[in-house]
Amino acid sequence: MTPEDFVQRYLGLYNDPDSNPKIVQLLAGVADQTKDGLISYQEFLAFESVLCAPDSMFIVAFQLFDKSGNGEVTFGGVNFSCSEPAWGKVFMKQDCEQQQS
Ligand SMILES: [Ca+2]
Repeated sequence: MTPEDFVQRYLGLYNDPDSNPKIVQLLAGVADQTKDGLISYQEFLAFESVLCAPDSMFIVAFQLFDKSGNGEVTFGGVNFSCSEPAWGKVFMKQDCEQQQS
């Protein structure tokens, strides 16, 4: 499964024609544990099982910043993700949505 298949077609996120492809790839990296750019059936099943865990939000956030897929989050990985200009829009949108509720 491609990042677009997973994020845009399955999750229904960022499917506007002008969506930033970097955001789609970064989000798909949560499920792509081998970081090869594709989500295998096994990776998809593993992602689905993560969502059933009580602490799934923490696991997903960790996987988002685990850039190499080796089970470690480094300052460089977090710094790289947060410095990505496209992420600014994601975090800003989340902040705005949380303030409205
Ligand atoms: Ca993969």
